[in-house]
Amino acid sequence: MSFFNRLSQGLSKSRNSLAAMFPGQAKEKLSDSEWQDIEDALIMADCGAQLAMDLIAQAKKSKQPLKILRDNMQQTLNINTPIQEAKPFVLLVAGVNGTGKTTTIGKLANMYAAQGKKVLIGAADTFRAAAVEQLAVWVERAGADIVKQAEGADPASVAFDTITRGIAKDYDVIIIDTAGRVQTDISLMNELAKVYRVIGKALDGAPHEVWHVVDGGTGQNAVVQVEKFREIIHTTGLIVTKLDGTGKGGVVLQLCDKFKLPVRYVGVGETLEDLMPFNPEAYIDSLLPKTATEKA
Ligand SMILES: Nc1nc2c(ncn2[C@@H]2O[C@H](COP(=O)(O)OP(=O)(O)O)[C@@H](O)[C@H]2O)c(=O)[nH]1
Ligand SMILES: [Mg+2]
Repeated sequence: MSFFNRLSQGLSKSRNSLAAMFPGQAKEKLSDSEWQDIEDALIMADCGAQLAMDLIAQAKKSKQPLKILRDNMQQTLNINTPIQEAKPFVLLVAGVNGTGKTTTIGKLANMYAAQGKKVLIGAADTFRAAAVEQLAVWVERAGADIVKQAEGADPASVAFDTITRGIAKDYDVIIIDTAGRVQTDISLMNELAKVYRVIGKALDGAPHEVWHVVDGGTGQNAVVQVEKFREIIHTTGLIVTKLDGTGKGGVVLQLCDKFKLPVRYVGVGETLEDLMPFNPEAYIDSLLPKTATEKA
């Protein structure tokens, strides 16, 4: 199955519930109750009440309201901040537990390696030996290298070692994996802040990118997660995973709207190849029912 099909299938739950509440065809003018249904549908898909209202207020003013709604949704996702270039390029990956950080790092390592880049991964999730082993398996499959220390080691120390080694051995890309943590755990958030600081000490200007991995099925809580992590590690981009599952796709719109952070990649499965660059148009096409945007 192609990426697009997997995304489209993953978002089909959202799309079908949207379809039930969208008018069956595009019209020039919709009734108040039709608008109300659309607003409810967007909120149920996790777009957030404020964004749903804003999108509808704008669409209502237009002669092709559903087309404008669609275009503005796509525009919300269209955040073109370029990825900083550097050698070594240092990427820090963070997020709550189980969102897919380690899997995504495996996929990214695979992608960069396929581009002919020399990739080094730092196993700074030192909580469980199993976490390091899981990462090591991905890294090996991807044809990259890993820096690890003993279970329980200071994650900042692992990050520092990784970068020092990456510079010494002429790596192109360095990715630091971190343990999952909830944003309300102050000591773990302080630990993450230290990892961030130490990366900057190991290499001026690093990390060049900080990607927050969000599980696409998280819903509304993703907003709080992104907000809190951003305060600590100055997030530069988002990765949204598990969009092949039962993701309520609207949350991505809300995150982009609220934080103006680009979605860098999306995860659509559990294998190394299941990572795709984010494409706002494909995303909206997967999320919205076809009838929503057909010409009247
Ligand atoms: N279906 C699906 N599962 C994923 C995706 N990304 C990660 N997973 C699964 O989510 C679970 C947690 O992933 P992991 O990388 O260990 O999360 P971490 O705790 O953030 O490092 C694993 O079972 C992964 O296979 C994805 O894009 N799609
Ligand atoms: Mg992990």
